[in-house]
Amino acid sequence: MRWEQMWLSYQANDIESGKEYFKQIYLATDNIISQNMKKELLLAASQMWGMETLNFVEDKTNATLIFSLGNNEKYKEEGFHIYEKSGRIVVEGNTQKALLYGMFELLKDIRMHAVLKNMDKVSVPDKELRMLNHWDNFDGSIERGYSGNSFFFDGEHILINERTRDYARFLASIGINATVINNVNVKAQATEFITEPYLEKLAELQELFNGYGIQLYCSLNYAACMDIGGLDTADPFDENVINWWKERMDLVYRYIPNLGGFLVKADSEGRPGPFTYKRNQAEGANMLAKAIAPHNGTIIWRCFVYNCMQDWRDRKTDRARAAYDYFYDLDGQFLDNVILQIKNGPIDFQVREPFMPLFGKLKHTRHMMEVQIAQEYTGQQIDVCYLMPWFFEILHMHTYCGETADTIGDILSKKSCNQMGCGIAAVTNTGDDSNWTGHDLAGANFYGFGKLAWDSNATPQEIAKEWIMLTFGDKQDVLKAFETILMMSHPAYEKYTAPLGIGFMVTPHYHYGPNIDGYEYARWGTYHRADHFGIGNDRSQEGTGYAMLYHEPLAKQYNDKKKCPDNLLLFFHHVPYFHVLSNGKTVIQHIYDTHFEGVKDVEDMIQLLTSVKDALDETRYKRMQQRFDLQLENAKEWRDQINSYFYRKSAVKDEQGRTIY
Ligand code: GCV
Repeated sequence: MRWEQMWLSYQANDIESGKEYFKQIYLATDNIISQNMKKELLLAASQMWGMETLNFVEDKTNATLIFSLGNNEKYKEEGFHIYEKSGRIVVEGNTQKALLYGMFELLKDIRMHAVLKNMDKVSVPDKELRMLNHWDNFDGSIERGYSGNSFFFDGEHILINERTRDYARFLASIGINATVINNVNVKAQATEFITEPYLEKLAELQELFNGYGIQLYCSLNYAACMDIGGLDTADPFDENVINWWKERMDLVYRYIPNLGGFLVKADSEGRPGPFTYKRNQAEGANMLAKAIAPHNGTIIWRCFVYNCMQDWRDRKTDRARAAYDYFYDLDGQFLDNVILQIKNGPIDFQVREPFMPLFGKLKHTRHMMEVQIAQEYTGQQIDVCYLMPWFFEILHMHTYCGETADTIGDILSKKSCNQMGCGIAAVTNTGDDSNWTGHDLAGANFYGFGKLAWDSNATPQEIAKEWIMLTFGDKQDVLKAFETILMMSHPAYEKYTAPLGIGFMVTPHYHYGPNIDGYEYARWGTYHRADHFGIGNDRSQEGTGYAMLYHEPLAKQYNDKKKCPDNLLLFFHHVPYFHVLSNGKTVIQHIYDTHFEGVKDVEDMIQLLTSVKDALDETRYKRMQQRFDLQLENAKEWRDQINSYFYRKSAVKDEQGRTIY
């Protein structure tokens, strides 16, 4: 099966201008990246203008397109400058990787019909580490994967082929510079990743990635020293454990000298970790960090640590507090080559959550943010849900950490909280489906993540436009229809699923579709606490105290049900159904209204898709249409189950007398 090219299909639209600059190309250096650049330029030129060869020249005097290595502090390691002057385009950067990014930017501009004459743009990424996390299992399945199987693994083999190369091209084209290829839940055979039979293949993969400026990372099993090392402990203070990891890292780096390092999920959802030995998270992370330090490797340590064996009757224990409670006191104790990876919210990638209060509180620890473009809780790539407006909002949230630059984006781009080299990671939404992402419109999340990772100020709407044009061509009606669909999709999803920030009313385990009490009496710590009188979690000072973990004025605002933003009200407070929101509606009426509206929004999206049917190719249209049918069913199911549930619980009628079952 041949796979598609997503936004890198150079045939998506007719390109007139730009060809004149491809007459003579100066790309002086000869290395693995420049060779790939030559290939890409030829591919683009042949597909856009039917050019069969390109003229790469040794002397730049008459060159019309010049890639030039320089030494300009402003561009740092990865930034570039593109300008046009007197009929020639110059792409400048300090490294070959920067030139690669500049090349992709130029090709994008050409395809977007940008005016090239006198163009002059400088672009420098604001975050250093821009990473994907794959939850791909060694057997080829993908945890929370909604677009087929893994293209990295099959039956416990590592795959490297032309598809892997295309993957690397996609990443480079949107500025992603690191990737973790295996699931954070490292079990069974996957533990053996760090043994000789696999290291050779991983080295080959790193070699391929080198050509696209991508650093390879792997997830590891904290108890590997027991599972494959034969030790009877994984205590980070034990000499044998320390030595085992040192030797293991030496071996790994002998094969893959520029491996980025490892991502670790410890003491979480059944995975082993330092807690077993009464050691804290810093003690566990630092042991690995010391072992990897001689190789300049990094340990990315996840903060998704919580008690998943909670008693639902217990109203004091609060999963939302867990990461803060485990990590806040350890601020300053992690070694410099540890980066804490923190989910954007305190629960788990819900459609709406407050930001994790560790942001703005950790002042002496490197940390990065983890988001999820695999749509585990946001429609599973059956429902369209463009996440960039949500991520943009998160990146611009103020932490009130006491510094001028105090947004989450500021922290991730080293402007505050003493950050050195941090960034952002996304649990990715890719698989081996021919279109890579299952839903054709889910490609916008893959593309958009790269763009926001590069620049927190890239606007979701502009990103959407760009992506649509590169993927579907430049027909105005398609552009308009898809832009509208994408921009309305996250609010629509929020409307027809769990209301007012309550989250988690999903079918247990699968996390698609409604099951309001599915997790209510379970051990996972995700409750809505609805009864006959009201709904919501009391996380105020009188409740679990979670609201007070934020800096002021946020703590006060979240703590007070009159000041708490409506869309987070039920996350922070237990309120009666008659509580009046800032829009003047009662909570119960808001629930009814938004759920009816959400379904209507999906119907509108379907109409928009149908309106551009003739302008789309049949394969993609059909794929989308089928998914939209399922989305509509899903939205109706959510609407009817939620509305019926709360009608029966509250016995309050809908003011508009609509059908509630
Ligand atoms: C990889 C959620 C998901 C799990 C995932 C976990 C994590 O709980 O449902 O599938 O495990 O998050 O982020 O580690």
